[in-house]
This record gives sequence, C-alpha cells and structure tokens, in this order.
Amino acid sequence: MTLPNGKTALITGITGQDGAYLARLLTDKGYAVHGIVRRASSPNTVRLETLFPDKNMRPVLHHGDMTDAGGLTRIVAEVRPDEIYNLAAMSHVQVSFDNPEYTGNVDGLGVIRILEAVRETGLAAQCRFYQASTSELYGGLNNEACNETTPFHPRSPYGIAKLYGYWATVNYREAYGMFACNGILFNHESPLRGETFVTRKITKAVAAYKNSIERKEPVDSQTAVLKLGNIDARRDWGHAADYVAGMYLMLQQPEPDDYVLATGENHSVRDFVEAAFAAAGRTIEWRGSGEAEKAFDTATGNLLVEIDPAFYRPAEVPVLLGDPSKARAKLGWQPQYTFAGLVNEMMDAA
Ligand code: NAP
Ligand code: G4F
Repeated sequence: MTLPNGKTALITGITGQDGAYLARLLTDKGYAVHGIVRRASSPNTVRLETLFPDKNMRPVLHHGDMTDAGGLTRIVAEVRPDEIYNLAAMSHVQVSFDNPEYTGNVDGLGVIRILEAVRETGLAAQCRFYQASTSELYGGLNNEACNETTPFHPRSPYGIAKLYGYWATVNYREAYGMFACNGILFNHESPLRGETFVTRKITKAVAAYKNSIERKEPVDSQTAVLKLGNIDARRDWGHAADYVAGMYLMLQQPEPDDYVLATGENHSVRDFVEAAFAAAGRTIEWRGSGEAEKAFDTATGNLLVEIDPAFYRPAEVPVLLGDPSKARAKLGWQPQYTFAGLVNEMMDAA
C-alpha cells in the first residue's frame, strides 16, 4: 500500500493515453491526483478504468475545457496543485488540418489559459508546470537527431499551435520565475493509444487478421485490408509508460528546464507493419510502388495492405529522430522498452 506523499497533482488530458499512465504513476508515488475531463455524452474514462481497476484509487475528476479560462481558474483554485501536467490537446496532426482554428485555441491559447490560472490563484511561486511539447515542432525535413537546440519548423496547424504553447511556457518561466518545463516528446505509443494513430491502427488490423486465420474464417478483402498513407514516414517510437516517467522527473529537478525524450532510433511505418505481422506469425511481401504498392501474405496470398491517399497529409513530417542525451545526463532518464517490445505488447493487447 502506497503512503500519501502530501503532494497534489493536477493533470489536464487525464482521459488520454499519457494522462492515464501518468495518473497511475503519480498515484503509485503517493500523490493525490486530480484530473480535468471534458463533458462527453458517453463516458470517456475507459483508459483510467483499465489502469485503475480499483475504483477507490481513481483520480478525482473535474469538468473543464482548455477553451474555458474561468473554469480552469476555478479548478486550480479549488485543487491548489503542487504540480500541473498540461497534457490536454487536440493531438491528431492530420485532423489539425481540418480544424486549424480550434487546434490553435486548445493547443496554443489553452496553455496560456492554464498558466494564467496559476498566476491568478497566487500559485506561481509554488506550483510546478509541465507542458506537453512535441517533436512535431521540428518538422522532420532531414534525418538528423534533434535535441533541445535544434531549430523548429512546424509543418501542421497542430505543430504551430504547440509552438505557441512551447514559447508560452518558456516565457512564463522567464517573465514570472515560474517552475515551467517543456517536455519535447517524440512519438510514444501503447495499448492505450488512440485508434486512429498509425501504430494502433496497424496492430488492431493485424491482430484481427491473425484471429481470422487462426479461426480459419474467410478473409474478406474489402474490409480486412489495412489502408495506410505514407508508409515511408519514419518515427522515433517509444512506450508511453517510459515517457510519463520522464515528465515526472522534469518537475523534480532543482531548476526548471526543457528536455527531449526519445529513444534515439527510428523506424518507418513500413517497418512497423512488417514487425506487427511478424509478431502475428505472418510473413509479408510488398509488390508495386507508390500509390500502387500493396502487401500480401506470403503463405496465403491474401491482400493485406494498400495505400490510400486519403491518409496523406497536406505537409508531411517525413522523418523524426530524437537525441535524448540531456534527459539521460540530467534526469537519469533511460527508456526501458525496445521497438520490438513495444510492437509485441501492442499486438498482445490488440
Ligand atoms: P490523447 O490520447 O489524444 O489525449 C488528449 C487528451 O486531451 C484527452 O484526455 C482529451 O480528452 C483531452 N482534450 C482534448 N481537447 C481538450 C479540451 N478542449 N479541453 C480539455 N481536454 C481536452 O493524447 P496523448 O497521446 O495522451 O498525448 C498527451 C499530450 O502529449 C498531448 O498534448 C499531445 O499533443 C502531446 N504529445 C503526445 C505525443 C505522443 O506521441 N503521444 C508526443 C508528443 C506530444 P477526451 O478524452 O475528452 O478526448
Ligand atoms: O501515428 P501518427 O498519426 O502520429 P504523428 O503524426 O507522428 O503524431 C503523433 O506524434 C507526435 C509526436 O511526434 C505528437 F505530437 C502527436 O500528438 C501524435 O501523438 O502518424 C505517424 C506517421 C505520419 O507520418 C503519418 O503520415 O504515420 C503516417 N501514416 C501513414 N499512414 C499514418 C497513416 N498516420 C495515421 N494516423 N494513419 C494512417 O493511416
């Protein structure tokens, strides 16, 4: 049984992938954990229910929205947190092209709203603040490993909004002396990843195919085929459990600072597809090129993957690779998961 450590944490975006893992981590460290949730017509707390099977351990939830400054200020005044982790965001890069203004409001101005809430409640000197910044800030136009000094070149409304949030965090640190940190996190995944992100989309589809083969069910090529966009995009993929541990460490340091969290190796979407099918015991073979490229099951000849340009983005981030040297040296942060371990866990849980 964990003893209370006397500290209170407030997590925005607590119903998301990272929010749920972070809530679990902080609860296990003895924090009183509070979270901000949006009102939804159906419950959206499934990740918290998964990681907190014991109802009595679950975080205290408050209704709020990153677009509603008054509500955020009321929650901060009531909770009086020692640490705030600002994870709430419209986090889907492709969707941000369809909802650019909304994304700016939540992911950009939302950061100012919560920082102002801390100031208005008189907590600026004592409340530590984490901002969920992103490797999307870099734009990924070459294969160089990005660190805290690499110039930014965001390539989507999401990236632009997050750039505003990044600088808001730096500015409140410099202007008001707040303990405010940016975690510039490269992609991190898990069985709790949203189903429209590419890793979860792949593992769900491959697991369904594996089940059909094992049950000797007919494979319907209309519905079973996995449709993907740019399979040559490369990402530095880690596991969310490792990354929330890094967020926590940033707020335990003597001084506030900004840190990259990444594994230091990257893989293409194509590599991820192959690894997922390998974990399912299937070997695949690619035929054709460009939009006509397809993947087939070597043993059965079934069509498995095809390209759908609907998943292309108006501006792609072709390659992301992170250099986590600073986090390793100053935080002692080291990811535990390998790429294969991540894929296998996601396949087992899919
Ligand atoms: P996620 O699963 O999409 O979760 C996003 C969370 O934000 C959800 O709880 C969502 O609530 C909440 N939210 C969205 N709009 C909101 C609003 N207007 N007001 C209040 N809450 C709102 O994202 P994630 O993967 O956990 O990522 C957490 C944060 O890290 C995000 O800021 C993301 O941009 C950033 N980030 C993620 C990665 C990654 O690879 N996962 C990498 C770098 C940075 P609902 O449940 O109601 O939708
Ligand atoms: O899984 P994705 O949608 O993640 P993306 O765009 O890299 O963004 C994620 O990581 C960021 C950190 O770098 C976060 F800030 C952000 O919030 C989010 O968590 O796409 C990964 C890659 C892209 O290059 C995309 O074009 O996969 C490519 N892709 C190919 N086919 C696809 C698909 N992406 C999605 N979502 N769906 C596809 O069918």
